[in-house]
Parts: sequence; structure tokens; C-alpha cells
Amino acid sequence: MPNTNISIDELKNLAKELRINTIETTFNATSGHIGGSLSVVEMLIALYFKYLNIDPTNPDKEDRDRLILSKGHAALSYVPCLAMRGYLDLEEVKSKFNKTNSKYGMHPDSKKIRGCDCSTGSLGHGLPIGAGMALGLKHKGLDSKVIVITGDGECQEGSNYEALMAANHYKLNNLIWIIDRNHFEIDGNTEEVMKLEPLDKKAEAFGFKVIKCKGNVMKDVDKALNEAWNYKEGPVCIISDTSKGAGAVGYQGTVLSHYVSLGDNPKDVEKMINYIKETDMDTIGG
Ligand SMILES: Cc1ncc(C[n+]2csc(CCOP(=O)(O)OP(=O)(O)O)c2C)c(N)n1
Repeated sequence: MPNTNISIDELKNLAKELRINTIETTFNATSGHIGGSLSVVEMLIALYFKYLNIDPTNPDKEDRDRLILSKGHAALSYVPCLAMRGYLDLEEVKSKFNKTNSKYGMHPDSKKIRGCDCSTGSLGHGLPIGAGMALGLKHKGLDSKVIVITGDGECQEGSNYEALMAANHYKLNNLIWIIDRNHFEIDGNTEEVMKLEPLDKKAEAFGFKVIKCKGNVMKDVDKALNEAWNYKEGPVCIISDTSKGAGAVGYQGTVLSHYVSLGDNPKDVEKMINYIKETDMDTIGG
């Protein structure tokens, strides 16, 4: 059951905090994938603070919901989000992320990170693993949901389409696939590199109920998740229209945000943090 005690404003404040934590973590790590980490912030916050049935004091509880960050390069916001939710020490995450011998590498390792349900980083694997998990949970008679977050560029990986077929075949109504539709992959706009549209019709053709939202507008994200949580007929796909690098002023909405070096740029960091503090993300277009 979602935590209905938390308001949209509280979620928006948590999203601001996570954006700032992500920028500071990148600065300490010297560089990283801030584009795809910042675009997915609202979705991570709404899931971890409102929707997921989880218990940070008991990360392995059997009937928990599972989240797979298939776009594992977004660990720069995912791992600080786990810390904010109580799984990890936030200061340790911020100072040790991607340092030699750290538990917190550039991509998340479920054997080392409390609360992480699946090691990811090699794109195209989260959805197949998630479909298998969702089927396994059903066989066990558990009511848990599996949430898989992929990038949009990641939708070009063929392995996803085998998982979509299986999700439809097994009527996996406990599987929610979220596409972080920030329009850019590593080397350009998705429609120029390898056309994805019409993504909604493709997901529908695979038997998914499609829900669209503005993924950096918390109220919209909340509405989409609420609808997905209550849908019982089959698997759901949320197409979350976002801005790549949302909050990283100077990079936001561009392919340049994909991987940014911030270590030598404390002034850029200060500018980004001030911008995040002052800006209502509801005004950022996807
Ligand atoms: C199998 C695989 N091939 C290539 C990469 C290198 N890579 C890391 S991020 C990325 C682009 C992903 O684009 P998208 O899914 O749109 O992610 P986002 O824009 O949200 O960062 C690529 C190609 C990888 N991690 N895994």
C-alpha cells in the first residue's frame, strides 16, 4: 500500500535534496553520468518514499517490492536515494562513490549495496531479470511488484523484446516497466541515432497498459504511479517524459549532460546547486 501520509510538496523537497546530493556526489567522484541520473530523480523519490513496499531495517524481507535500475549508470542518484531512505550512510556514499575499493562503483552491485535488488550496468538486462523475478514471485504466491527502470536509448537492446513477450505471455500484472524518456542516449537524440517512436504503440502491441507522464513533475509522476499500482489486468509501461540532466544548469536538456566532469569545476557545482534550490522542476520541459 502506498504511503498516503506524504504530500506532493514533501516529495518535491526530497527530489531537490536528491538532486543536490547527486551533484555533490559527482563532484567528489570528479565525474559521472549526471544526465540520466538527474532525469530520473522524481521517479526514484516517489517510488522509494511513497509507493514501494520496503523496509530499510529488513532489506531482504520476502514480500517486499523489488526495484531494478536497469539503466545502472544512473547510480549517481539511485545510491544516494537508497541512503536518504535509510539503507546506507549518506556521507559515506557521497565521499566514497566510485573511489578505489569502494562498495559504491559507477554501476550498482547488489552484493555490496544494502537495498539494491539487482546489479546492473550492462544495458538490456533489467527487464529480462525483472520479468523472471515477477514470475517467480507469482509462483511463490506473493503479492509483490517488480519495477524496472530502463533508459530510452536502452530500449534499442533486443533482449528487452524477449522479456516483453514473456511478460505478456505470463500475464505479469505485477511488473511495471518505467521508461525514462529523456530523449537522448550516449551520442545523440534517440530518434536520430535509432528511431524508437511510436514507443507507446510498441509497448501496447506487446500487451502492456501504457501510461504517460511528465517525469519531472511530481504531481504527474504520482498520478501515473497511482494508476499503475491499481491496474490488475496485466503488465504496465510508464513512459516518463523527462529532461536529461534536469537541474544541471548549462547541460540540462542536452546530450552533453550524459557524462560530465565536475571535479575541477566548483563554480559550476555552486551554480547548479543554486539553480536547483531556486527552480521549481514543474517548469522544466521534457
Ligand atoms: C550493453 C551496454 N552497451 C553500452 C553501454 C554504454 N552506455 C552507458 S550509458 C549508454 C547510453 C544509454 O542511453 P539511455 O538508455 O537513453 O540512458 P540515459 O539517457 O537515461 O542516460 C551507453 C550506450 C552499456 N552500459 N551497456
